[in-house]
Amino acid sequence: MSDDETIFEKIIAREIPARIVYETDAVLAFLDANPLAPGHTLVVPKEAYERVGEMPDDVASEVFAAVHELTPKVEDAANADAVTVGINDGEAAGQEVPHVHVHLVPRFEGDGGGP
Ligand code: DGP
Repeated sequence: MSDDETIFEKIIAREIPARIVYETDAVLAFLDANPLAPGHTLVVPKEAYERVGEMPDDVASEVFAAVHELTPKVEDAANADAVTVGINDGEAAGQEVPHVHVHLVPRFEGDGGGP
């Protein structure tokens, strides 16, 4: 686990606001504050791990179960054609917040965008 509290731990603790769209005992999902498309959602484990490989199996399973459930819902809610499911795992990959998070980015035919 990481030592310093990140912005996502503050969201999980309800210390700062976020548009929370999904919650289980182990996972929280909320809208990205800097969305690549409307409905851009982040799925995070409630326990703080910086890197994907640091998550224990059960936490990784809970995160992916949430991704599995939410991906079609995000697509439907955004009226999108597809969803990019992505993780920036490590600073050199573009990870800015050192708490594992999965991006669910609604995609549209010909949008040319994505993470
Ligand atoms: P990454 O570059 O993969 O670490 O993505 C971090 C994402 O987190 C980025 O898309 C913006 C989002 N983000 C950063 N700070 C906040 C915040 O305070 N609230 C919310 N909802 N999202 C945030």
